[in-house]
Amino acid sequence: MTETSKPVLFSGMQPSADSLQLGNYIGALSQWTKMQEDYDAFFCVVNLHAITVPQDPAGLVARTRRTAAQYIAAGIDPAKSTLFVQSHVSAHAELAWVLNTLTGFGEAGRMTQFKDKSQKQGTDTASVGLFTYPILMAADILLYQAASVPVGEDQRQHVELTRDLANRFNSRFGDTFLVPEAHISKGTAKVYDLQVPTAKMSKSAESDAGLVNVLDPANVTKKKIMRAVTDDEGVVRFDRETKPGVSNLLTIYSVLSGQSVDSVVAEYDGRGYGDLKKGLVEVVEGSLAPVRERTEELLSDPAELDRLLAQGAERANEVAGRTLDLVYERIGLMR
Ligand code: ATP
Ligand code: LTN
Repeated sequence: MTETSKPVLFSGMQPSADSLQLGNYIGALSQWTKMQEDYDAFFCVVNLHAITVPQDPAGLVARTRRTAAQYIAAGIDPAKSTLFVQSHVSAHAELAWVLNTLTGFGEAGRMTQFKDKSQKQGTDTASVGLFTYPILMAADILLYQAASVPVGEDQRQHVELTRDLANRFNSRFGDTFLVPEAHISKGTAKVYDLQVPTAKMSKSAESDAGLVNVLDPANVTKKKIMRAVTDDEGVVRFDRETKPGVSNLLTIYSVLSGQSVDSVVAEYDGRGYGDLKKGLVEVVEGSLAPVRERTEELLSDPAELDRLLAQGAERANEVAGRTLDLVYERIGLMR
């Protein structure tokens, strides 16, 4: 790949499950595929982040490949964008260490994702790695001098921390990092669990019933959508406060069909939730079926997939290595 003068984009997902979920697809992946045309884009499978909670080693390798395959299947083009695995580029762990030394304990303690995840784990057993997770994420982004970081709403606070750390480093040691911006699309920023429509849909949700997996067979997804929690009113209309379940279905419908929420509401005016759900099953299947099929194809040739990832790692190492050299020089670490 040649150097370009386009601004840099960086984003990543954890290989924390066998399949990505609909929120990853809508909130992140579909934004990535659109943006890759206008940016020098780096898409990372963040396996170092995935080990902040317990992982089975063989499972982690398989999930790393599966995550990369889903990036490509959803439209990330390895000929245009740099697609790679985080552990292939040792600069991530090295810069994270440096940034750890610049982060306040209290500052890290204010990260809400840590509070949520450590509560789930039991605060005493949560790892220090889970605590410093956002600092590794900052290293990911800053190594590539990224201008834009497309993520879901849940990651906004981590990108803010990244900006703070970049500014802090720059003012202490001289201009080194570009200060990145989060790119969070309004309509697609948060997909909710179908059973608990006030909680974010998440790969590692405790219960599977409200989780739509990109790689689930059509009949499984259909069952989950038809059983999605709604309300007693029986009227298809959007109201996030009083009708979180129906509003979530409308958001998903609208984003995947490219129709506005108002036009979906108009289409289902006077019809019941059952009709809305049936319509949604078709819309979801229409979007996910091609991704599922392409993912299976890619996974049937792991050698080719590994070759693409090695190629991505080569470019990523080049760019990240340049930034790390500069950082070491600025802070006086002998090479
Ligand atoms: P885990 O459950 O393992 O923490 P996750 O499903 O929350 O995983 P991540 O790998 O942490 O997913 O996130 C990948 C990207 O998907 C991030 O940009 C994140 O903001 C986005 N994302 C995750 N869940 C949702 C959601 N429910 N709605 C919109 N975007 C989401
Ligand atoms: N923390 C992110 C995943 C992630 C990421 C990144 C996203 C790790 N490093 C860099 C954007 C840029 C999450 O989604 N949980």
